[in-house]
Amino acid sequence: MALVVISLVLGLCVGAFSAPAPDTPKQIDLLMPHVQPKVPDTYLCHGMKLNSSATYITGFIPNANMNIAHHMLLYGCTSPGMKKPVWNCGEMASDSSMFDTAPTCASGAKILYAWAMDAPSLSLPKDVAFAVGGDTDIKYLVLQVHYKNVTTFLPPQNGNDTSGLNLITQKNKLPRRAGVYLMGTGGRIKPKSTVFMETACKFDSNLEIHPFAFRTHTHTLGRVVSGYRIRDGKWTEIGRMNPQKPQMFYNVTTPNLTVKPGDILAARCTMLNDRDTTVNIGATQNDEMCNFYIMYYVDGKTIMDDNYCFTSGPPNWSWENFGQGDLALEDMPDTVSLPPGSSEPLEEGKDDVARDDESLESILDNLQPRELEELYEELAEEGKDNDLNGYYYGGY
Ligand code: IYT
Ligand code: CU
Ligand code: CU
Repeated sequence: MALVVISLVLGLCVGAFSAPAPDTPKQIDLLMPHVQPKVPDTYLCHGMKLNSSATYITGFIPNANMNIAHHMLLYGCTSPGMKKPVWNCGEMASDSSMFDTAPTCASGAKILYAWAMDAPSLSLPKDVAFAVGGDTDIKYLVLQVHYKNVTTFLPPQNGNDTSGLNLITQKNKLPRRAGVYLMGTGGRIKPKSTVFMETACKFDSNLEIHPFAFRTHTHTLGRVVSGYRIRDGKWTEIGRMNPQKPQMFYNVTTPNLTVKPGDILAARCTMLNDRDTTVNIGATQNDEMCNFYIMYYVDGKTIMDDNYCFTSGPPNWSWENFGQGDLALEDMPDTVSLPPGSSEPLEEGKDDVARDDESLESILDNLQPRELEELYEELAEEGKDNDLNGYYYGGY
């Protein structure tokens, strides 16, 4: 009897005061408005202003033809690069006079989602959402599409494109909030060498974060990008990827890993420069980048405000220079520079690459007499000085 009364009262209370209006998920389409880029490797951006009340994004459904869109990135911006429906944006904005050129975001850029051809789709874990609009610092969503091949837009086809995303959204809050933490470096990569670009930061947010996906980004020289949590001197892999594979968000290597105050986050890009010139970090395809993104959730609605971990990179900075605690470099896994699927970790250095990738003659032809002498001595130690016969003596 008492039970019946209690449940009746409870039922009434719930009915009267807190019945959550069933929040029907709403699909928001963010699609290119029938664009016709005519120049290969065009990056187009399409923006959307968000409401003054917050929206919660729980899923992304790509809507793209992979013969047309090479990759797509969804950004949250505080202000967009341009307040027009479409503009030419992106790292290496090719000059296509049809569109005005501007950055993706004018301020407050955050990557929320990435799609690339043949990539598996990413769904956020249960109860997790990105909060956008309202009083968050994301006031706009901007879709960036890379059109690598544009033949379908040229005569005789004269096609147009509406690639983009269907966002699964709702207006009711969810218990967990998603965010993206970005690690990267500046620096430069010497010619004919394998170079490590490294970053590390003491995690001093007072939140505990739950990484669930990661994304790597380099241009053409990246061979491996790997990221770790170091807790009490123990290294745990968050993710490791060949950045020449589709650069989207993949599930973390170690599920259920958390990062809490006092932990250290570390990432390394192993770059192989087979060019004759030094390559700098920069925006064009002839420059490089070294990025490791961590997508995470936190319980509750507070999200970290400091979402970056950048160092100056080589030659000025490496893990050896970390000064905010013990990186325990002696316990670093031996897979840090191991390309997934390979059995040979890449080693930092100059000569290996040069000797493997180019004929000895062409290298020797470019050496100064002093350098030639050093190389000769080095090879003599390895018992390989015969390779140089005719050069060392006859060269100068
Ligand atoms: C110099 C560098 O590393 N640029 C990267 C990382 C980056 C991302 C965002 C820098 C800023 C940002 O607001 I978001 I400042 C970079 O440009 N990475 C490219 C995208 O253009 C974001 C990438 O695909 O990861
Ligand atoms: Cu692309
Ligand atoms: Cu880049």
